Amino acid sequence: MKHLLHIFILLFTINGFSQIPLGYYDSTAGKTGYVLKTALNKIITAGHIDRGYGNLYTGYLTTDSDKFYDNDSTVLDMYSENPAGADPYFYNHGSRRCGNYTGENSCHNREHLFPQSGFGRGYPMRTDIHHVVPSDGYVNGQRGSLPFGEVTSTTWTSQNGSKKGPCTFPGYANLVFEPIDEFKGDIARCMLYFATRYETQISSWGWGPLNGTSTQVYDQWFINLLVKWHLQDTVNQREIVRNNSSYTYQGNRNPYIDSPQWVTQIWTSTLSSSVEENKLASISLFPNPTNSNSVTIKNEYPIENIEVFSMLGAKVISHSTTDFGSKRVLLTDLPKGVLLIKINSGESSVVKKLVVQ
Ligand SMILES: [Ca+2]
Ligand SMILES: [Ca+2]
Ligand SMILES: [Ca+2]
Repeated sequence: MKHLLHIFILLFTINGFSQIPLGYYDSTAGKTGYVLKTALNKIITAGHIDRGYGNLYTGYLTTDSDKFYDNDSTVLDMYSENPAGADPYFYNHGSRRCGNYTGENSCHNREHLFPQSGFGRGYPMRTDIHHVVPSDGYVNGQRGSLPFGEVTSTTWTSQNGSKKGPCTFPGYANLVFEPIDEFKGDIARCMLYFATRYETQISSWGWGPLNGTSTQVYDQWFINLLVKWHLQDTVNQREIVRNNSSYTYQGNRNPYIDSPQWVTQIWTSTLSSSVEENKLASISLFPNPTNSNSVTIKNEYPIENIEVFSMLGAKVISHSTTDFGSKRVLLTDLPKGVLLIKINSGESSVVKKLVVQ
């Protein structure tokens, strides 16, 4: 009997503290879009136990130990880990907690990937291990409450290459923080977890990239960024282990690590429509009116097809650009009168009125 018990304990330990429990996601069947997100909200809210703020450091023993890169069981800190070799510095669990810092490698503390100020330091958001991760205190301070983004010219760079600077990702130009490529998907999935777990409250919270809705949750540029990072840096073993350990610790899971395709099933419909709309946002026709029977059409994205109609709806000209890189098209030999110019780019089209004198 004692032997059996030992075997049982052994099996339990090896098999994991917890894979996805049987039936955990059953209620998502057949759902997509924001309906799916709401189903996930209910699932991951149900079992969530607030383990308190101090206990996070205990949680990190299993959620954020480096058994993947240096395999030395030190704190896995996304802001100082060098995935390709030795780290610039490292922290042992339980030692050198902040405290004051004068630079990197002074001490480590708890980084809220979704900033605490955004939800008024409320609970259980403040203690939620799915988005509160260990990090170097100084880098944590450098990031502050900045949104994540992509940076070309840096105002500051951490020793592992995390960057700060004006955002160059389309749709946002203010100061942002860019983690290293290895952790972009990890962080994106944490942010999307947060948007899902707190969807019933988040529309009233205040942080830069929030758009005030409980459906899309974040501004379009930020969704575009997170989806991009999610697709380019896919789920790996370290995230699966982190998710399983977090489940053991606080009783709920990050669904986007368990089923990565849910990210696009929920947010991509909004992504594609918006990108398409944006493709014709900067279209311009000039001169208008024109007195030379010609007009130049200019766009930020390639123009694929142009159709010209009379006011009565008769098609006057159909012009397909042979050069798909063409962002500038000259239409000639236009008849006099008021014309409707239909411009197509990708899935979307726009109609402009042109006066030919
Ligand atoms: Ca390491
Ligand atoms: Ca390393
Ligand atoms: Ca990763």
